[in-house]
Amino acid sequence: MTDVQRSLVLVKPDGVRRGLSGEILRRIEAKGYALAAVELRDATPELLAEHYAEHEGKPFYAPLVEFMLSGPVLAVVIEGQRCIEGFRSLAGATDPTVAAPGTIRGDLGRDWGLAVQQNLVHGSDSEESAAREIGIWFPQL
Ligand code: IDP
Repeated sequence: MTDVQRSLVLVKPDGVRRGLSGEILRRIEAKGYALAAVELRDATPELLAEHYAEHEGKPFYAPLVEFMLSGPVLAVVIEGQRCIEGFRSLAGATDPTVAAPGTIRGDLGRDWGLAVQQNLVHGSDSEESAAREIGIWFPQL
């Protein structure tokens, strides 16, 4: 039996702005994952520097941080067996134009001609990232 995992999910500012938070939470719950924490938050430059440390120096880093500061994000901790890869599968490919239909990004996202892929959601990509990211967004957990 696989151990229960936790993953950090963010509904990014485009998702909150477009009123898709409920739809995204619905898909997470419909898949069978539990919500362990949900909080509407304003990110800060410090928090994003930690969260996106691996992307520092890349051409899209500054616009990515600017985008993530453009409005509130819904920070969510989900829980369930293999929920890290499970949520990545629900989210779909990074580029929403080609993300598979049936996924959050594929069904609800598109290219808006902006510097950053506004792709609605973030999901941790490994157990190590999940522990690190949950510690950044929910240090009390
Ligand atoms: P992921 O969110 O699918 O895990 P990452 O490679 O971790 O993708 O990238 C983090 C975020 O940075 C993406 O979700 C997207 O918003 C943005 N991003 C990634 N690659 C590009 C790019 O090549 N151009 C513009 N934005 C990008």
